[in-house]
Amino acid sequence: GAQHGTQPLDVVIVGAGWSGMMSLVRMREQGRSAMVLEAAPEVGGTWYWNRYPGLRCDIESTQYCYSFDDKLVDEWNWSERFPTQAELLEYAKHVADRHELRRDIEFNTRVASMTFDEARDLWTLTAEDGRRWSARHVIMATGPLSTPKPLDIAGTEDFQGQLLSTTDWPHEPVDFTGKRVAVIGTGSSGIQVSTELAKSAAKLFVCQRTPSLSLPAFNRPLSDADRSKAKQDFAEHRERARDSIDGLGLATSGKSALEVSDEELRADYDAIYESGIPFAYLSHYTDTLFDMDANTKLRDYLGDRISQIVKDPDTAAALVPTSYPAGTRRLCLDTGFYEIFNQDNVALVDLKRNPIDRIVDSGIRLEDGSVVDVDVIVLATGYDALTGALKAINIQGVGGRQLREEWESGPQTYLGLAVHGFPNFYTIVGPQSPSVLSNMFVSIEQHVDWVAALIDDSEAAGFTRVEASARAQQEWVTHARDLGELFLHSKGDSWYVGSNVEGKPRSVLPYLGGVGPYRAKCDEVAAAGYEGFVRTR
Ligand code: NA7
Repeated sequence: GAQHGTQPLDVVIVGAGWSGMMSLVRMREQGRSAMVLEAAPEVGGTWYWNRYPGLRCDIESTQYCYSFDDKLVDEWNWSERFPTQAELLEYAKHVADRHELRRDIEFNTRVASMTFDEARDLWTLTAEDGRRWSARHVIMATGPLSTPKPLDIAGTEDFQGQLLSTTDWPHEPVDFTGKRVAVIGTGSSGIQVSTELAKSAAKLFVCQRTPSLSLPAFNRPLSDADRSKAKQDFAEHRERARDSIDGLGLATSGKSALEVSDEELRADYDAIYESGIPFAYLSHYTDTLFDMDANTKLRDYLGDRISQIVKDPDTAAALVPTSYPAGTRRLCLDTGFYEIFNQDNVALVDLKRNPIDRIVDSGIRLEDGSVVDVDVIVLATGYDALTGALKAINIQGVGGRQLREEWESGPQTYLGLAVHGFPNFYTIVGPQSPSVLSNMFVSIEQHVDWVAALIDDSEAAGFTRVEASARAQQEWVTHARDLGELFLHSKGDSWYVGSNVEGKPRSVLPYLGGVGPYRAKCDEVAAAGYEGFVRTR
């Protein structure tokens, strides 16, 4: 139950997704008093809110899971190669039950503000409804893709039909039979939801401004044999992922895409295509994400694949991206996405040629004055990634510093885990950490374990204040930025660089130095007595 108003807690954790749930487990193991504050009425984070039809994770189920609890690995049985949202939510609930987490989770509680009390070295957190908690440490487990991007299309209030959003889908099933539907956005969410709605909608308009690159998932049910094999290999596979650059442990040929023959390149690319592991394209050759010529080979290859599927040549051409290097936007995984454009009930609306003017009563008006008349509009317009959830809370650190202001020209962190001026405050999967480029579970477990060890070490030594130094932070920010500039990500627009949100400062948000090297750096910092942190009593 709630402990607000009385004794300060050792730790408050904000968010009950994968990061928050594991943080609670670790804090309990240390014998600390801890509460989780969660906006939703249930655990699961993104897999609670995102429930649109067609939603699946793009990492294999047998890898997209916790490793910290052997018995959990052993007893949980995934049904399909790529898990549906429903199954992921079941898994999250199962973890909550198994570890009896709910008694320390305050649901339906959205944190509005947080203030650091410098006299007592305590945080006070205030929920939207005014309830308060205070704690020594705060673990921000608020998610990297949890705050929808503010809608930048005018006129939604005029629309007479049904307006839906992939980020907050209704709980009751929606029937699209006989309806004319427009989906705005063609990132992972737009691709998945369009593929599903194309099955029942009378007419589906896929409104695309920037095309993604998507690959077939080759999803299938898992057999008992698949599951036992995955369990057998799990520990070894996870170990490899932890030390790998991509956080997935995918193989690299060690070669440049420019040094191999066209035949070899094609054979390698075909094999990856058939594997249903899109991220292997980014690891296979060493220069895909650094060298434009190497990158163009991949883009051309994937572009050819699209043209082979989509029969209408104009539509096929419009579906091939030209404005950014391949892989610098997240590659998508689909089950028949490009094929829907061969159906009579599906049309691509190319917003590059004819942008959206505004939404009107009957649908979407384009700049040439034509109107796409529909009964339903589905927004799949993305997130204010990595910084959105943190900036949504009014966070005040030492000397009246506001996190929003400190981050006005881009996030400033030490290791993506701590922020100068905000003591006893830790971000799990925050900006300037490599998490969003990896299997999330690999990064989450590393972050949570590292922060838990820092808290334990500090408490044991009687430190009441743990703060990243200005210098350590500056070095990390500079290092992350310089490294980011070496990658082609910095050349294209995407949520990785913040360019998808109007007014958001452009900066390479994830740490691109690799998951394994990042882990080694964090371990070094810890071994050196948490170098870069100022800890006082
Ligand atoms: P994404 O990948 O950010 O995709 C959002 C899409 O919405 C993208 O195609 C955008 O086009 C489009 N968009 C956004 N605003 C507009 C407006 N105003 N007009 C037209 N089109 C617009 O978000 P997702 O939810 O699909 O995926 C996020 C991550 O979740 C994904 O990478 C996985 O890691 C899981 P634009 O690119 O801005 O031209």
